Amino acid sequence: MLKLYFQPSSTKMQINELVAFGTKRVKYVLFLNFNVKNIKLTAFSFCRYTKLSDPANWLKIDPVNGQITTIALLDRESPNVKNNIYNATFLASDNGIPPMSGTGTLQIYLLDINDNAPQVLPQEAETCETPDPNSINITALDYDIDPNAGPFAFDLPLSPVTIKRNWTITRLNGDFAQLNLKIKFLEAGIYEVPIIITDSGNPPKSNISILRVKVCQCDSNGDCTDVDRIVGAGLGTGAIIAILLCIIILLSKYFHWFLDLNVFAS
Ligand SMILES: [Ca+2]
Ligand SMILES: [Ca+2]
Ligand SMILES: [Ca+2]
Repeated sequence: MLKLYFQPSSTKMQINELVAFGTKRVKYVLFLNFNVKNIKLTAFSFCRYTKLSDPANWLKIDPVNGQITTIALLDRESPNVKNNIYNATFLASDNGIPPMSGTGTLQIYLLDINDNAPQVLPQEAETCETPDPNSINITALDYDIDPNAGPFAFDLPLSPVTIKRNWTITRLNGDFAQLNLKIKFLEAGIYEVPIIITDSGNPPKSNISILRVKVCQCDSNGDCTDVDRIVGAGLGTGAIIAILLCIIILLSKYFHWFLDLNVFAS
């Protein structure tokens, strides 16, 4: 019986993400030994290789010799990579009658490179016009993994000068920091505070990301008291009008019910 199969049928390899092209943009030969065995291969038989599955379209297989090369930068943070592993499958077919075929799987384990700078998280926050009792807890989002992510360093930029004059940042631990008002009073409004966050990679990556701070008038518990808070919480004007309409409808129904009761009572 004819038999065609990849030897081995599944292969794992390990490379750095992004390194595939390097600075010279040279194609990187991933794997040369995807040998196909055909126990009835004759002098006239030949084998052709094609891709079966390559979700991110990162690879190319030579149809004649089965050599697999990269055609793009491999990205460990791609949604097509699960647990650092990228899976691709290939098909080999011969010219027999009927043609026989076999599939081979290539698993590429991508080693992390520090190619993502941290960003502030959350991107929006709320605080009072006075420093007490509020402070804003922030952390950093970094798509890389340790040691290319935390611990992080948090800082404020020198420019514009109002930033360091109005705000102060305190590191709580490797992942968290606290932003506080430095001055005694800051008028209610929306402020864009640039935060410099640096990761622990070698070399480290640093980024300035914007924290949008809503400064508001607060009650004694430190809660915002202005109406805008509802808008700030994600409800648009339309939603607020809808809520008000519901309240009016409920009130009118209650009013009718109350009138009906009075009619029955009298
Ligand atoms: Ca990447
Ligand atoms: Ca990375
Ligand atoms: Ca990083």
